[in-house]
Amino acid sequence: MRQSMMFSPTLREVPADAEVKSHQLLLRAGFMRQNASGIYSFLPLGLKVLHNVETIIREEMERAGAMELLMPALQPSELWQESGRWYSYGPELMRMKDRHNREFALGATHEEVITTLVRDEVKSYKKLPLTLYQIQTKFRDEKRPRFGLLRGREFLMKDAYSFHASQESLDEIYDRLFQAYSNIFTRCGLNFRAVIADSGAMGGKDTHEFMVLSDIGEDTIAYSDTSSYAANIEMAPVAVNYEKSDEAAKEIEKVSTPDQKSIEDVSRFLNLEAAKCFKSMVFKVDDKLVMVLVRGDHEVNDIKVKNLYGAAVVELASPEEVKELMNCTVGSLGPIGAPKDLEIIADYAVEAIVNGCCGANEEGYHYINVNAGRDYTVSQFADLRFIQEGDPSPDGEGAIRFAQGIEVGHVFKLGTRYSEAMGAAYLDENGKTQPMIMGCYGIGVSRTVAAIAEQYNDEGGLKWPATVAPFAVHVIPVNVKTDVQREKAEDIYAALKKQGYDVLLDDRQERAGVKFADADLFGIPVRITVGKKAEEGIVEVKNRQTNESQEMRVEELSNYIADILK
Ligand code: 9G3
Repeated sequence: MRQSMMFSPTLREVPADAEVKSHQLLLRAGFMRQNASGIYSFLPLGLKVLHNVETIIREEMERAGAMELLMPALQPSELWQESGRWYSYGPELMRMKDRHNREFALGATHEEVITTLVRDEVKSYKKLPLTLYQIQTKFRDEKRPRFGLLRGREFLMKDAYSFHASQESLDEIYDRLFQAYSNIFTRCGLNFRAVIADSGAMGGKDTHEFMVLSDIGEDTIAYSDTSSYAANIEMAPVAVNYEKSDEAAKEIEKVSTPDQKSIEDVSRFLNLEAAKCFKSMVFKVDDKLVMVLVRGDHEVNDIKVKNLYGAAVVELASPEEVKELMNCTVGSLGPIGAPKDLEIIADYAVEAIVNGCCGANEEGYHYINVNAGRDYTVSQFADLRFIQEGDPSPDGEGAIRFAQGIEVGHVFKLGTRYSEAMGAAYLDENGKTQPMIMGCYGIGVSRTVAAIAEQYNDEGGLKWPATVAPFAVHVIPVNVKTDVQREKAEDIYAALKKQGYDVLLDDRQERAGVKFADADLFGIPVRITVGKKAEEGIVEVKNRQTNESQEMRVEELSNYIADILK
């Protein structure tokens, strides 16, 4: 490719609203441009990287025995009504009407479409297992698109779906695709971890997320400092046995705590450690109000509350709802004197508190010497808190540490949630009708491009791994007005292309500084600079990953390049 003909508008300055490196550099290097919030065009260089990631995905999906198809983005609302999701998804699901006023969803995912397709075409166990995938544009009307391709409203996803006649068959394909994902992210050069995850609204039990470690990652990973245990903090179970202190229960007392708002204030004011105090919070679980108690130095994990009730939505009750229910502000809440019909659940840690302290449901007052069972009743103790750094790892080995991650993949064992909803059944070997057992597997393809850019950059620009780089070699004649430099560069360009490399030749009439600045932004793995020593047959070669340069005879180029690109 000749750069004089390539469309790659580079920027000198950092775009104002781009907060993270990958977003800034993909814009500055002319790899993409924003059309609207969360909506991007891939320019030629960005599209080449996207295609290279897709190629890796296709190779690994084929190797895992999956077949590619392509489903429509326009999905009749009837399908989502059958699965019940037409009403359970809110503004995030983009909807439209056609000219006949029929309603459609713009595909956010394709469980409904694929399940009806397989339902209509597969009737016998002999046709199972079946694993199908697509690489296709998805639409999700994110409330706050951010970080460029990392959280867009129109993005490219590889979504796969598997159909089985037995749990063993699902387990086998799940493991095979799990391995395929590891291969994909390894080949993309990413530093990732597969973490145990929460299946959320998808149901099913086993699910893993593939997280790229990154300080700007939105997800928090709880991992063991000695074993391979790693889980999304949303679901990481807390494996702590709380020792109930043997101090005698004292007489409960209501004490004045004027202007003491937080647990820290109260524990300092009463000279009690935070672990003796407990927090009371009221949540709306679907449409029921529930009071949740956790120890003062812990935080309520709302996902665990949601999973305890199998609820669709769990959110904090509003101050108004709290006022109406308890006749006090959220800062003074406590279980003592709560309405009899208010369900109270508590984290296991609260059960071990002897002579604790809690809000008195009255501004400026707290109770001390509070003991569960005697002073208030809890309908259920459960693991309801977020795991914390230093907690023992749930696998019993080592202690928990946190890391931030970017979710680039998510695999689920779905079970029969969709096949039952959509009537996808097969006749088993005894002629009995059974619902198909399903798995589903997603990769954020455009998000993966951004994750790679996030991991591979320096002050000069992007530094693509050879496996996904838009070109393998960048040939730059320093001054195209000097015949020997221009001709030598053209020879090298032709020779490398003949050897099968994808080569970019900077044949522009630009100052050297401009050429090198653009080359640093593009991040092509090998750069060959043809300068003054061209007439001696000597060029300068630079490894963009390490930024090491060296002079070399033209004849030695192919060995050097082969070595860097392997
Ligand atoms: C929606 C909207 C957003 C969504 C979904 C549906 C996430 C939704 C979960 C999945 C599950 C798997 C197949 C590939 C792998 C992931 N956000 N999910 O179902 F309507 Cl607006 O997408 N789908």
